[in-house]
Amino acid sequence: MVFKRKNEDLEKGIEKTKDSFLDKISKAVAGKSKVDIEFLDQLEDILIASDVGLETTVKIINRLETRVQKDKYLNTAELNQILKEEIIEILNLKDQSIFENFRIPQKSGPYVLLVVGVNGVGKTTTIGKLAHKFTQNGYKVVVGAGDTFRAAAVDQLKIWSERVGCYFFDKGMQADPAAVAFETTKFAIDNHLDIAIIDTAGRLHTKINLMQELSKIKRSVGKALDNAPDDVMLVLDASTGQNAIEQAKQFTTATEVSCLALTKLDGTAKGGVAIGISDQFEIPIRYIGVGEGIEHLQVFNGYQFVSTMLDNQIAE
Ligand SMILES: Nc1nc2c(ncn2[C@@H]2O[C@H](COP(=O)(O)OP(=O)(O)O)[C@@H](O)[C@H]2O)c(=O)[nH]1
Ligand SMILES: [Mg+2]
Repeated sequence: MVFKRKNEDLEKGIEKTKDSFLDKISKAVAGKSKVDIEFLDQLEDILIASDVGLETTVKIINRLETRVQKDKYLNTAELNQILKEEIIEILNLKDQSIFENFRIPQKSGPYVLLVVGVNGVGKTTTIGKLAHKFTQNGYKVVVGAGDTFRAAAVDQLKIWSERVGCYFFDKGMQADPAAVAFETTKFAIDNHLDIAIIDTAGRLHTKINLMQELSKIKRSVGKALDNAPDDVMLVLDASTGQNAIEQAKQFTTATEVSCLALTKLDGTAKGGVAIGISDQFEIPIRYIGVGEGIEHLQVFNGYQFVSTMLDNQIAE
């Protein structure tokens, strides 16, 4: 198996997860010469503690068990290699090469991205970072302030747009988010922009309200432009661990989410949740947030992620 070039930013971004994971594995392996029941139990605990999730952990353990009956054991490096291979095998990885290096698919008319998720997960920040990456790539971008619940939310996006140097569209606080979404899309069409990214609120009183609101926003984007939005991106906060998986379940059953962004991987040892999510959902993780800064966003590469999490020696 050939792994991509070593990604130092990613390594730094998931440092906490990686350190805690590798440290525990080395301790579990210390003094052992084979994979026995005791070791598998320990590994199960380690995977669960990294927030890989029970279902995915069981899958990994079962595969490992089958495999080490044939293969003889093993030092830490060998074990890491086997684990890496087995984890990658079970991941539901989608080809996202079209989005690599913050590119978007070629199309006529603007690419419209609707961003959803509960309050505080990092939607607005991710939009800011993404607008920056796209702008750097030469795309003309507008961000639309569809979180109209607080004046601060509109201002926060405006500040990001000023930092980035991209267009900003708003109708103020209290405006109808569906109208903001519609008009942001129109603005992008009328001004021949390449990309419209629409922010939304995540804190309506009930889940049903939230989901209905999102459907309405989505429909109004579709009225402004055929087949839009191109993507509905659900943002999840990795530091909430299994809660992120729960949110993904709820959103994906209630709305048509087409991709995910996983934020705050930098501050947490729960980065294993990326593995659980990639195993359990058909919807790919497209971007990951690895810090609060404008540059702290990466296109997710599952092979590279697992590789980085389990190994220091990634082939150049
Ligand atoms: N450490 C870290 N903080 C982040 C990341 N993404 C967002 N945040 C922080 O999370 C907080 C909430 O972000 P915000 O974009 O306002 O969330 P929203 O309510 O979903 O729009 C802010 O303090 C952000 O700086 C990330 O990748 N890493
Ligand atoms: Mg926000």
